[in-house]
Amino acid sequence: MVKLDDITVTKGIVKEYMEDLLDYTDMDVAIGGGGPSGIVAGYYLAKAGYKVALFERKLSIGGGMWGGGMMFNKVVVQEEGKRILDEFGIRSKEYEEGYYIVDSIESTSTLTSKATQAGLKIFNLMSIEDVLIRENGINGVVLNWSSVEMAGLHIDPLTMRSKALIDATGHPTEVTKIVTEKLGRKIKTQTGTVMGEGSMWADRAEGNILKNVTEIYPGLYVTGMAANAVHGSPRMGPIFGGMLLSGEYVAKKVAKDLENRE
Ligand code: 48F
Repeated sequence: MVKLDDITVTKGIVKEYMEDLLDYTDMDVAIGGGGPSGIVAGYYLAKAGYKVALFERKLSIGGGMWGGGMMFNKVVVQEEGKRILDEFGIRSKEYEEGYYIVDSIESTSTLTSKATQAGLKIFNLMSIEDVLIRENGINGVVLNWSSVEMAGLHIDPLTMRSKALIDATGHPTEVTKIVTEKLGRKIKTQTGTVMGEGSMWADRAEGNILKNVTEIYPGLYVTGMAANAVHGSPRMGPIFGGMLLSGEYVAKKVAKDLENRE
């Protein structure tokens, strides 16, 4: 048995974390927000061989998926999203034709586990508070510890460079809002700015989501609920097919654009 030394524990954690942090100062894709759409996007990009990191403000990854509908910890996935559940190995039960019920704890934890094992690097407890805007578009993220943000401390952030950035921050569309705050009406929506989500309408919200997954500003893509909220489409409530499908779709779109750029 090795005699345990507390200082070795400290050194191991600090050294390994710092190596990761330095490694990801340059990456292919940065993702803001660790809800289902961001995790799925990260999974497919990592699987395709891209260097991709996800930044999540909270301690836990999973966003709005843990809590199911109104704290009943089940979510619904429609027929179209079922193949992604199967790809991740998440069990589901057909409740009525085309409606699959999934345990929200199993789905959130399995998405996270499979994505990290595929190579997605997750930095939790970090918030994207700004973006790097250059002549050619978005070039990276400006980060701070969430605890700094929560305590309201006056501490400057640090930056990481990425070739593409995905806004997966859900309802508040935080990353895209940073861009409109800095640049005004410059994003590619009908109004040039964040249009805001409409009232709950699952069928229309889920039907619109893939067409809302766009490059909203050069180098910045939207997915998940952020895609609908940016383009003024309705919210969908606890049905998650669109979150999974839009995560997959944005990954494909970003990969194709990065390939064309090189
Ligand atoms: O809200 P969230 O789960 O986003 P999503 O992937 O899924 C939406 C569904 O949960 C649900 C729905 C559809 O069924 O309507 O609401 O679109 O996860 C977004 C994550 O982004 C984090 C936030 O803590 C949450 O976990 N986040 C938000 N702003 C920032 C951020 C930021 N500035 N920096 C880092 N993380």
